[in-house]
Amino acid sequence: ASQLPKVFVVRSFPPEGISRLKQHCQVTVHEGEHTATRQEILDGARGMDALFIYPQVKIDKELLDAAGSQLKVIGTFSVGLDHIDIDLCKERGIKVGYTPDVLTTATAEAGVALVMATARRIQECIQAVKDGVWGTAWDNAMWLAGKEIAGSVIGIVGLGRIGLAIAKRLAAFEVSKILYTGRNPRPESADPIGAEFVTFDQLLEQSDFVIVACSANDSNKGLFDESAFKKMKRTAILVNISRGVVVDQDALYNALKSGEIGAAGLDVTTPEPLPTSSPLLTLPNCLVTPHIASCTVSTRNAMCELIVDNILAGLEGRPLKTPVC
Ligand code: 8YV
Repeated sequence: ASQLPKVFVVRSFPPEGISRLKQHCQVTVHEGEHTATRQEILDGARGMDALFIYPQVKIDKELLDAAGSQLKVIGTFSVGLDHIDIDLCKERGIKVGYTPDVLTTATAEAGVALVMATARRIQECIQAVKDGVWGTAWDNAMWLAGKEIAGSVIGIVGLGRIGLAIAKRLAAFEVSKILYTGRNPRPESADPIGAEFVTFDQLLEQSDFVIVACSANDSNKGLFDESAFKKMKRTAILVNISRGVVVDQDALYNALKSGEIGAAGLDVTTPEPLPTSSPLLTLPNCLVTPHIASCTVSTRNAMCELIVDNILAGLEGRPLKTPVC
């Protein structure tokens, strides 16, 4: 058994995939009371041929040095890659596999769920029922009045695989139009819903729902800052299923608190987990889910199988199924 390649799995992942990995490799899974600390990851990576990680684990020089020169492949349980120094992996000949496509539907559905939940103030509705105020407050016909998706302008920041999947689903809600912004306009052939490419400012000014679906990188860190929120409609709703860093969270808090924008639905925050002391959690118009957009049973299983495929391919010197590099 000592001849088998060694794989460090930084937390528990769906068991079917991990069992398959165990048929071919010597697998160490960090399973415990707590999420692996940085030190535990550095120690765990030492001498490994492969690493099975997720976005909470930063892959940088320190970690690659700690792992050692026998490291051949890294599989990340994500489509996002902002936690990985890809150039350095390339330089060192370390292959990286990720999970595009398999999570698109689940993530898009979660994006739509946040749009609907914020539009209809579901968090406040649930709280009101629990607080027992239904009886009295109900006398006011405008109590908990929400916002219709039909007829609204949808603005998508980043019309990639997930952004497009969200746009397609929202198109069925009879929206008035769908705008998008990003680095480049999509070729028309790749855009079956006829979304209109606009500048970031135009998108902010015109959209009733602004949905962040771009990948995070150095150029869009804090893209949603004080000035961005000022450009948005006072009734606008922000939904983020990308990465927390794209939004300046203090500026978001101020914008929500002062009524500069209407509401926000966030599946991603900085940091993650979001501390329970975060001021965002005191706002009735801010709904936060714990980074679960890709978390359906079938998608998480598919993601795990795909990473196992990638790791096994990398260890056996075959081309990865879904390579980053
Ligand atoms: C996380 C994600 O990987 O795909 C991504 O980029 O952020 C998610 O799928 C997942 O939630 C981590 O368990």
